[in-house]
Amino acid sequence: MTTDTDAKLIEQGRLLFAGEWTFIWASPSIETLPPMAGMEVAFAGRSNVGKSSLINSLTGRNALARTSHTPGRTQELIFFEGPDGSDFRLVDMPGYGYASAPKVKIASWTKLIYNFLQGRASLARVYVLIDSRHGLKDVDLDVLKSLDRSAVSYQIVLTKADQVKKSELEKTFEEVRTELRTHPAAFPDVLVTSSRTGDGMAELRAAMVRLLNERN
Ligand SMILES: Nc1nc2c(ncn2[C@@H]2O[C@H](COP(=O)(O)OP(=O)(O)OP(=O)(O)O)[C@@H](O)[C@H]2O)c(=O)[nH]1
Ligand SMILES: [Mg+2]
Repeated sequence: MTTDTDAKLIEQGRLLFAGEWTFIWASPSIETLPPMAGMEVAFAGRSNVGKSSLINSLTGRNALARTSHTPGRTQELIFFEGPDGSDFRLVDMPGYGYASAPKVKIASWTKLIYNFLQGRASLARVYVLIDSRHGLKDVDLDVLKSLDRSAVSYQIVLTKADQVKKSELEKTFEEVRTELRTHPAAFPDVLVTSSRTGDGMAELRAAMVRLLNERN
């Protein structure tokens, strides 16, 4: 890809996300999903990894998605729709691997996440978020394997890059890249982001625009 194309995608991404994003739907269960329409991308990851914050940072809205410093904030599948005519939705998901939630809740969230990720034709990509401070954990690997098995295209996004030293960030980045070589459904490139500083947002927006262009 040429630098010209990169610059164009970055600009298209900026424009798309500068438009009006709105909350449209919340699903506590797989039976209550909105009808499939347009293109969807979902944000998955362990509890507290920064999924909702990332959506806010992408859309430039402080409180579009609800965030919290305690894990377990997002408990439903939350759908946000892009500006008129974009036919594009972002899906905020409950976190997985939140050990201190009641067992029945964990089971129902996990089922909801897995069912959604595996059975949604309008879902073009899953961004699997990994905390830069912690790297890949066993629960993450389970999710990646399941996405591989069901051939759901996904990309890893490192979050909270502002919280680690550059050397640590590079180490985690390389570890993740190495692991991804054995995952057939994974996009080989890893995005590095910080919702706090805005780092990596332009690239992530551009990646979504590229997907939209490919689909249309
Ligand atoms: N320093 C820093 N903190 C962040 C960043 N992104 C998120 N956080 C913080 O991490 C905490 C969790 O963020 P959320 O966005 O609610 O995380 P989540 O993944 O949606 O969590 P659940 O909905 O509970 O699964 C909040 O206190 C955020 O302020 C980041 O890029 N940098
Ligand atoms: Mg959340």
